[in-house]
Amino acid sequence: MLTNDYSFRFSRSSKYLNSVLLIIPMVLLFIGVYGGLMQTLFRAGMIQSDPFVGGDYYKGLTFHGVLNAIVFTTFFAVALGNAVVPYSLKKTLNGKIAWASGILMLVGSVVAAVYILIGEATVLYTFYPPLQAHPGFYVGLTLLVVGSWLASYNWVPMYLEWRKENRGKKTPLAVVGIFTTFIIWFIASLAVAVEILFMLLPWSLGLVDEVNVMLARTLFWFFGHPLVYFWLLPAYVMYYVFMPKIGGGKLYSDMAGRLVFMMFIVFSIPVGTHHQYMDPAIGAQWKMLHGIFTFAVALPSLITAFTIAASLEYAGRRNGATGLFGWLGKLPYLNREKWFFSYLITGLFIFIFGGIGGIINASYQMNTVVHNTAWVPGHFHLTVAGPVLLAFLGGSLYLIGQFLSKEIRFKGLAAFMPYVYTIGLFIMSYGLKIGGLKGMPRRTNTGASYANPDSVLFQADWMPYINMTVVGGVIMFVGIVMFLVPFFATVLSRGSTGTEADDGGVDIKFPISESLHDEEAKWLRNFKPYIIIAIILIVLSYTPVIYDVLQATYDGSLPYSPNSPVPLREQ
Ligand code: HAS
Repeated sequence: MLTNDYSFRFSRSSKYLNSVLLIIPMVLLFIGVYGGLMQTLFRAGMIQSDPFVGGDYYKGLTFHGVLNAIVFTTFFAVALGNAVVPYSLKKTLNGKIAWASGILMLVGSVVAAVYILIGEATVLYTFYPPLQAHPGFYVGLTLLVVGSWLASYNWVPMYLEWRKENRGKKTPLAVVGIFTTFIIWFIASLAVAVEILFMLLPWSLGLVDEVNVMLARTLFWFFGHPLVYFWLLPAYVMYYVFMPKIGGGKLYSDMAGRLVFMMFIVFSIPVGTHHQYMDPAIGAQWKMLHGIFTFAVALPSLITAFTIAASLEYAGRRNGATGLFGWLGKLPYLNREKWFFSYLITGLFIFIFGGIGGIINASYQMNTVVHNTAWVPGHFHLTVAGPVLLAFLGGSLYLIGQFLSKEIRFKGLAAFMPYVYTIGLFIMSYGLKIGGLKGMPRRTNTGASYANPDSVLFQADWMPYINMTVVGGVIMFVGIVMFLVPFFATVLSRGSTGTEADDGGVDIKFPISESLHDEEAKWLRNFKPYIIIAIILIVLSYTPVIYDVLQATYDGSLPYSPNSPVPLREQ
């Protein structure tokens, strides 16, 4: 049902590697999601101790953020690239490099997770100093990133070979999307590599006593904002390439898709200072410049909103709709066979609200109201834990069925789950956002203080919102469990769809959409000009910021833990 006209043979080695890249992060995701549930219960003061993290709220929060936002997303992006690039180019993946990258990512993730679990890396997912982690945590994260670089390096020779053989042909849109994702990832992660290798690692090894907190934060956000597009763009690949076909239609404009991806290359990096509007040391004019670029980076998403809506309208009309809005009622919202559609449509709907929240954050004056309040996790759950997570879950289920040659089990449940999760997500995010507007802080164990009626800090007017986060969080957790049932039932099921080859390989199909308007746009054919413009904008926007930060007269900082007001070395 969800297939295109052609299938492509993946080798046995590719099949197993990609299955591992999908299954292991799913287990880690579950542990991370459990951590998320504990967050809401802790914050509401409903539990005092989670045995898994020894009652340490900040350790639980680090575990939740790192596993869900960094590990799960990176694994899925690589697995999707490993599947979509060879499929679209009809080229075979170099198995040795692919396995080397997978092993690096796995080892790195496990090492980082172990240090978090033993309490040696309670630094939250942003790991900015003065919170200090064990060197092993930084090494683990480095391996994860290097492994993902290696995976993308593996696709380049296939692409170059394809271009030689297909002169004058447009690169398949899915490949443009995946390459865009990894170009952004590569440029952005150079900054965090500098931060880790030259600042955090020597500092945590005790080779230097103090660290420049402002410089580390700046390097982190150079990486941190494009990181959100590294999460978002694999979802965009699925919206542009798979969704119109699954919905029964075509992509409205192929050119719009290409333009969107190129705009992300240009604008997704010179914006990081919008996370530092409230930080000292950086001049207001440079914050404004990053603010302007932030509004520019919202444009490709606005183009996406119109392009995908037009594609869905076309699908609805093809499915028999009449009238101005009749098409809205003719989409396969709850169709067992088209279960993948549920993940994509719910995510898009959520992103309307996540995107509006992002534009609010980007406005300096409004940022002064919401910064460091619960509003911000409200925003990012409507983005990374909404459209991104749902598209990645749907994509994981689709891919695992294809790689293991298994019919998806419990399709009805799989199609229904995104709606349950979405309801929970809206309730939780509403609680976080309105609580945030009332001053409720983020990253604070409210349960131990503000939500505890015995505490002098008790804040009665936050209670309804804290309680909403609990209700929403529980529903989201139920939603994830509802997803894991079809996922693991499919993995463990017997039988085969008959796509296995005699040599142990497997024939894979993707629902690749045709385009309604297949415009020719030669200026969108090559990544190079866009990478060059991106580099120019990065230099223009970051040189003054780094200069300001280096000129600032602050002393470096000793290492701290979030659980103690005393520097670690004085304990
Ligand atoms: Fe953000 C903070 C600004 C998008 C994630 N963001 C965060 C943090 C995270 C995050 C994790 O300017 C917290 C970091 C931390 O820990 O401190 N964000 C933006 C802007 C956008 C944006 C302008 N963010 C994202 C995405 C994320 C993400 C995407 C993850 C994947 N964000 C900020 C700012 C902050 C921030 C400030 C700092 C706050 C502070 O003070 O700390 C834009 O890219 C958003 C553009 C999106 C749109 C929406 C388009 C809508 C679409 C749906 C169409 C629907 C259809 C369906 C077609 C304009 C595409 C129709 C429906 C039917 C039923 C038919």
